[in-house]
Amino acid sequence: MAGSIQRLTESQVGANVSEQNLDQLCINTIRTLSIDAVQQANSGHPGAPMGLAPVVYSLWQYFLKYDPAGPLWPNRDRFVLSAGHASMLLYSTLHLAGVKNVNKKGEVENELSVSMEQIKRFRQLDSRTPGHPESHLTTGVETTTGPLGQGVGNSVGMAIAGKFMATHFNRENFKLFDYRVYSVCGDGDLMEGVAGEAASLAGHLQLGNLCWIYDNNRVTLDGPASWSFSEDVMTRFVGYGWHVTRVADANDLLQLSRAYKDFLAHDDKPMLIVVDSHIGYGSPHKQDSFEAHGEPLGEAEVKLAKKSYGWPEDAKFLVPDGVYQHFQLGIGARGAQDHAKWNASFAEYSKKFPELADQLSQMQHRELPDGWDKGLPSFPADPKGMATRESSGKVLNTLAKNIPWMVGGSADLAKSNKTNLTFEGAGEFYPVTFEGRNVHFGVREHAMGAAVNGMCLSGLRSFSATFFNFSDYMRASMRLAALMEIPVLFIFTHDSIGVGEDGPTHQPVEQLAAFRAMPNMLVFRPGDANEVTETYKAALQHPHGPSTLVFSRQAMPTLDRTKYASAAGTAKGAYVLADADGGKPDVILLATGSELQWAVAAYEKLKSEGIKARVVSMPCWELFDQQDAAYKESVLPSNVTARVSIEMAATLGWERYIGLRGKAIGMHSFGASAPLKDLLKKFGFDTDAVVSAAKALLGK
Ligand SMILES: Cc1ncc(C[n+]2csc(CCOP(=O)(O)OP(=O)(O)O)c2C)c(N)n1
Ligand SMILES: [Mg+2]
Repeated sequence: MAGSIQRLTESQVGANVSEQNLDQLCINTIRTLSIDAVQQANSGHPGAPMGLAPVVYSLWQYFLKYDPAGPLWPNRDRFVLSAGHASMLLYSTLHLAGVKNVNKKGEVENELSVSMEQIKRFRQLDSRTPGHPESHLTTGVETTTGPLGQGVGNSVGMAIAGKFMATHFNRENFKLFDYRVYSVCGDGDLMEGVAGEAASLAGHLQLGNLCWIYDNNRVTLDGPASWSFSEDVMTRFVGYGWHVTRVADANDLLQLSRAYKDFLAHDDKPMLIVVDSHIGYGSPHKQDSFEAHGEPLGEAEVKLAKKSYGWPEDAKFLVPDGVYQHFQLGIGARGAQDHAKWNASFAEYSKKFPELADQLSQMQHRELPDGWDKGLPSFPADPKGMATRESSGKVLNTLAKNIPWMVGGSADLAKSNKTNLTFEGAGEFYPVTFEGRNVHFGVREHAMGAAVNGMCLSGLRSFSATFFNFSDYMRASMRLAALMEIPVLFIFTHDSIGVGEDGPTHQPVEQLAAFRAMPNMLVFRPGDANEVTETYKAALQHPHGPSTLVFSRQAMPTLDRTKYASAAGTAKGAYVLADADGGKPDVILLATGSELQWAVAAYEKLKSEGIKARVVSMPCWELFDQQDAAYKESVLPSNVTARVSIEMAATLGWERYIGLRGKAIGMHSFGASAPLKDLLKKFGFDTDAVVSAAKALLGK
């Protein structure tokens, strides 16, 4: 090992423990803390922490570039526990390494992120030690994991961000960024499709700063891994273009250190370290069995396991003398030194490159640069108008030009999504050069979702893009972005049956309703080009959650804003676009997206017949729901119960705004393959549909 192996000369905890060298003592402390926390919670996963303790210990103690007293250091190595069920492995390590808490203002506090009290409160309400690691709750948890495969997917995004940051910020004599990303994953992670996509992308991009550590313990939840998993993982990763090495014994610290050194010696490809380990190591009756995976060992077995470690059998939550100090002398001292060196270099850098230094600070605080909205397009009225994907492309390009750390791309549909960044200097994020801002995710929607989360967690304002229908392939990652409270932009085009000839396989129906049901996700479906500009402004200024931006393939009119209300109302989620004289309508017409044009046309027709209508444009339900009662009442007065909504999607949820008396015009089946005009006829979307629904409600 890189560190010295010492013996305790003194100990208060019994002869066996005192005879262990400090490395072993630390490893067994990780094991026993994990065992005790799971036992006390009477719930959790002891097996993986018992097997992997030496793997994670040796990485943190001897290799990870990480300052426990400065957990937000931008150039820290990232450690991602993709096998989120092994959360106690991470919590024990954060505790022993002395990782400090960072408060909501981003200030490092004197208290530990994971105190002993928090370990004792594992899986309890309001603890920082939830069942699976949650990054917005616990400092040192780099990303939220639990749904298998997501963590390794995030790690690819973090590695992309690391490479981007290096090319963007590094200058001669200033290597501001050279961090590495490590991810511990299990059989379950590597069986998941998202991990395969992510590994393929990482291999293609030659992300030499990425290392996955595979816990090859031959056991999964149901039983032996051989029941369901028999491929040659090493050969598979060689095929992806990774370096692959193997550690035949997870308890062999020398072999582990050789593998880590091997990784550090290469920068040309990502690396997979396969570690043969024993789930539930040390438990005489449960080691190597699925029984060690996901339930407490039981009091009797806990004692036997402790005995096998040479641990006092009755001691609980024991941290023997010398353990904290050993971590402090290892990762603590090394991290402090590396961090201080970096800070000194950054101080110099800030003098030489003040603008870049400012950028970095803004990224860290999720702030936008001055002038971020400079030159955003305002679109003149135009009855033919344009598709919102078109206006989106223009707005996105303006924003990305103004915000140098806006980076993203599409899953091989950039030309259709109109998400290519085409301004001068935008560039391509290709292997080896890692220069540009257009990332080519390939046809890997799920890995793209996980990667943009990892990029955002690393400070980038990241975006992804594909057809809205394929959001189904990304949903798990989008859900985690919402849970993590990170501001990723998930851009989708081809938003409805408006797709036309490609047919029902490509026509989303239920996706809008599903994302609107997702907590902390803003879903925007703007109704013309100017609402698109306002949509991006609202999404960019929302730092604590992701936005789903839903744009059309087909053109829609650009409304005359001198005649109708300003699109700035988008910021409130819904607004009165056109009103009855005197502001006292008899019927309210609500719409989003391309259907807004029919609500407006119906309004004009009703008006010409002397019927008092109001049009409410509703591009973002969630923002409207956040408004105060008075605003909501002003838009949707409760005494007007005749209400019609029109949206080319499942109607689920509209009853919240139109009430039980209202009429929701929407989709009640899958779409069909045909020219758009035939689809509109078949499914009943036009001005007349709105007019007759309004009249029917008014008894006219
Ligand atoms: C997407 C997803 N599917 C299923 C699960 C439930 N689950 C948690 S761990 C696990 C299997 C774990 O096997 P492995 O990764 O080998 O972990 P080990 O038992 O070796 O710790 C399963 C099915 C999950 N967390 N995420
Ligand atoms: Mg396993």
